[in-house]
Amino acid sequence: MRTNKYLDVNPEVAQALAEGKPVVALESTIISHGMPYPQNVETALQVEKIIRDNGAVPATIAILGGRLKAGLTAEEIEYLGKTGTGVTKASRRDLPVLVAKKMDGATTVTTTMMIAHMAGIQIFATGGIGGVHRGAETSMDISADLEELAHTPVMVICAGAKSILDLGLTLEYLETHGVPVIGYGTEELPAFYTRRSGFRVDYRLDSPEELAEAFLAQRAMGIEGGMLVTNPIPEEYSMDPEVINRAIDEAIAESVKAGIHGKETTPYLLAKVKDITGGDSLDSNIRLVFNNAALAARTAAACRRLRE
Ligand code: PSU
Ligand code: MN
Repeated sequence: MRTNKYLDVNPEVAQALAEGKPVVALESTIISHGMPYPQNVETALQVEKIIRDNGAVPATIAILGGRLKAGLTAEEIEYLGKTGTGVTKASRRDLPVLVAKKMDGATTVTTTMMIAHMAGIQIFATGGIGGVHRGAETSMDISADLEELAHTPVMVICAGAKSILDLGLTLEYLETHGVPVIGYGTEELPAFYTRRSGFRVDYRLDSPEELAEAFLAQRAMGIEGGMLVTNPIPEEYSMDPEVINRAIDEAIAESVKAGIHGKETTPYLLAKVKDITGGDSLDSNIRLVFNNAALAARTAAACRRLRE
C-alpha cells in the first residue's frame, strides 16, 4: 500500500479494507472507451452487483477532478459512461498532469492496478488487457499494461487478450518480465471472445483457493509484480472464431488505412469490431466481464480465508 494525498478511498471500501474484508477493483476505461452508452453504465453497475453477490465489495477506479478514486458512486459511473471517449484514457504517463491540473481520467488496466495498490486492493477484474500489438516489430506498440503487471502486486483477472494483439508476442513479453500467466480451468490462453487461442499458459489452476494460494505465495516471497489470471468466456457466450477473427482482421486493416496509432488504436479496434459484428461481440464482452467479476470476488474471499 502506498497511500498519498491525492487518493480518495470511498467509505465502504475503506471500511472493508480496514476489516480485512474482500475487495475487488474495477477499471473505468472499459466504461468510457470499451463499450457504448448506455450498455457501458448498465454493465458497470451490474458488475458491481455481481461482486457483492459473491461476497466482496466493489471498488471501481477512476480519476475525477484530479482525485484518484477507489470506489465510485452510481452517479460518477453514469458520468463516465455518458462522457465516453470525452474522458481522457489515462495510462501511467498521464497521472501526474491529470492530478496536477485536476482533470478527469478513465483508468486502464495499468492505472487501475496502480491506484488499487495505493489503496491496498489486491484483486482486480476486467475484460481484456492490453498487450503487444500485431506489427509491434515496426510500430513498437506495446501496452503499458504488461509493464505494470511486471511491477505492481495486483492479481488481474481477465478473459485473456483479443487477437487484435499478437498473442504469442504478448506471452513472450510477460515471460521475459516474470509475470505468471494462469489459465483458470484451462491449459490454453483464452482469446477473449473465444475460449481458445492455440497458445499455452504457464499453469492451469482450478479454484479460487488455488489462485489465492499462488498469489499469497508470490506476496509472501516478496516477488515484485502481479499475476495474470485468464478466465475463458463461458461456452454459451463464446463467438464463432471464424466470424470474430474475420472482423478483427477487417478492423485492423481499416485502422491502418485510417492512420490510427498510439493510445487511439485499442479503442478504435474495439469499436470497429463491435460495428462489424453488429453488436454480437458487445454481448459476449459483457458476459465475460460478469464471469471475471464473480471469479475475482470469490478469489478475494479465498485470500481472506487463507490469511485468517
Ligand atoms: N482490451 C479490451 N477492452 C478494453 C481495453 C483493452 O478488450 O477496454 C482497454 C483496457 O483499459 C486496457 C487498455 O488497459 O484498453 C489498453 O490500452 P493500450 O493498448 O492503449 O495500452
Ligand atoms: Mn499502445
